[in-house]
Amino acid sequence: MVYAFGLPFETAREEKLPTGRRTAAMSSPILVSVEAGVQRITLNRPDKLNALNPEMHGLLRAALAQADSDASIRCVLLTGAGRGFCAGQDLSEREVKAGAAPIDLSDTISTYYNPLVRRMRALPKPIVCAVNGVAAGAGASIALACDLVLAARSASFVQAFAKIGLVPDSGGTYFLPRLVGRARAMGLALLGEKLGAEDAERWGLVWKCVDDGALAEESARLARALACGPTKGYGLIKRALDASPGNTLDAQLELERDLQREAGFSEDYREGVAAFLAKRRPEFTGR
Ligand code: T3D
Repeated sequence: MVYAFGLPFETAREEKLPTGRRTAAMSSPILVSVEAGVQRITLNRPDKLNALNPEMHGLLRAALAQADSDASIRCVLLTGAGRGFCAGQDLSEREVKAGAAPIDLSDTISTYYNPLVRRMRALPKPIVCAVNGVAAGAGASIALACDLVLAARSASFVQAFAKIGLVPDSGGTYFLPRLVGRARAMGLALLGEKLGAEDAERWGLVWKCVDDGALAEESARLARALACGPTKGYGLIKRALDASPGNTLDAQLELERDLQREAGFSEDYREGVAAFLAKRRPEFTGR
């Protein structure tokens, strides 16, 4: 059921509209729906390849806050409408008129992009990204900030920043070298060339490249499966892997011990062991 219509998330939720009024939802730049434990977020400005503006940032933030606080949501699925995933910042808002003072980009980075990436990484639930088309600039970084990235075979990743004199942001300079190594990260960042989905998979930038026609179903299936999993444990796995790059082995071993302690107290761990011993499928509640 779609329940965000370009309204602040909480408001939209109170004003659930019947399915017959889906047209209203189609005009919102962010569509949000929840089904079977999966919150689907669709970037929805297809004529601009889903380039981001403040309204979209506000709606995205509200959706992720809801994903965090609503225990019935156990996985997020992020995708784009139309032929693009996201072309990063809407550049039509960045033209500097002759004689006007330049925009201080650190303001929008601090207000929108950094909080968005931080929230995605801190969300204690998995985020699946279905990259349906080109992911450029901050759009590419946002895809890489997700936990499992599926890309349609025709999709591509573009570090478009250098083409307009900027620096990869939204975590781009963090994710890229860690995923593909410095040499490839530098090539992508300096040259701004399109990297196709098959190469992105081969380089380790994404989890899987799938046929265009299979992306929607495969990503939905993956998200549904994760939504039936041990959510608490998944959140702890995210914490462990995200802490790893900055940690020594000793520090990471200690962190693993602490997180395992937490995991060991979860209901899902008890259920997982019981199901294994009884040779049945586990029924995880996410707790
Ligand atoms: O500013 C801050 O707050 C700092 C933060 C910055 C974060 C950033 O993301 S900076 C990087 C911004 N993004 C870009 O530089 C990417 C710009 N777009 C492109 O390079 C290309 O559009 C693509 C490589 C993504 C796709 O190329 P292609 O040939 O498939 O499509 P196209 O024809 O270029 O674009 C289709 C339409 O989308 C077109 O509109 P039109 O002519 O049909 O009316 C194009 O203008 C529009 N579009 C694409 N990207 C953006 C955009 N409109 C506004 N902003 C965009 N980023």
